[in-house]
Amino acid sequence: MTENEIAKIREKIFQSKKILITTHINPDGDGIGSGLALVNKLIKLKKKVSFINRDPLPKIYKFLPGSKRVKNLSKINENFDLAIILECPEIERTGNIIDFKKQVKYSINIDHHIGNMMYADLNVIDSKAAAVGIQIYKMMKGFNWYIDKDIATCIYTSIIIDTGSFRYSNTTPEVHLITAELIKAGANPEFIASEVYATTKNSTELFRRMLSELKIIKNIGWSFITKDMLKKTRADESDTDNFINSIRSIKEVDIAVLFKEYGKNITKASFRSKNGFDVNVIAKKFGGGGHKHAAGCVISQPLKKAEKSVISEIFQYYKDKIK
Ligand SMILES: [Mn+2]
Repeated sequence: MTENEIAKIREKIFQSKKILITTHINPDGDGIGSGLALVNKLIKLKKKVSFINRDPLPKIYKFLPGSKRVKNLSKINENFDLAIILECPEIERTGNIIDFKKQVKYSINIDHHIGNMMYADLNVIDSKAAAVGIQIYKMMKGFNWYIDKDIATCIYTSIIIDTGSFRYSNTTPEVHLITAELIKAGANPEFIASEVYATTKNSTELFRRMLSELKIIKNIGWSFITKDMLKKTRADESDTDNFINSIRSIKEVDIAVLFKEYGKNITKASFRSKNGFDVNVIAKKFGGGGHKHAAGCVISQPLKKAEKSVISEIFQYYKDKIK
């Protein structure tokens, strides 16, 4: 984050009374942690701050300070002086909850995705940042803001989610240095991990069923979750967020895919990879995107058909590299 960017964001925050913070549809720990870090500080600055997303807060993030203030709405009717949009490579990723041109005076897009569409008045993009939380940390340091325990807890959460608890290739020395500062500021690694990675009886039953459908061919591993599996196990959709990572962690697997049935003709595919395999290019072929090692897309096909299309695309794309 450059000094100019920091100065501009500071100016806009101080000029604004009503501030909207939002992140992408199906929000994750990076968007939620980054947003709540901001909320916790902006409240103290006596700003009228709203953190509104299209989809509900996953329940594993309810422990985060300020989480009660996170709302979900499909359409916002108010106007704002400033909108801070987190982790959205395209404006559509917000779920179109507001007309940014008409209802917002100034918009700031803070993101770490390659190929961000630069749709806001100010675009602060750092594709090298391991998490948007890292960008928020640097911004707050740039403002000389005091990072208290609540803010540290939120940013720490965004970092462990996006680095897979310091296991992914984006885990740099800088990530550890910043994390050390967050622990000094009061973030409690044991407590946060026990909240974020907690499972339940129902989610474990769903996990067992997902694993019984697991296929591994060459270095590609994949499985699926149907609506029926969710219903029968009474697990929550957000309980499945970590499932893909356990497929990825299988030694023989370089590319992991998890398909989720959303509707008769809507299937969501999540991708994870390692050892240099790029899943962003695969997700992009189906209209989605993300990062090299973590991406996703929504396909307008029934589950089984989507599974076939995606897996054959992966084999096709990597025909030279598949082991
Ligand atoms: Mn992120």
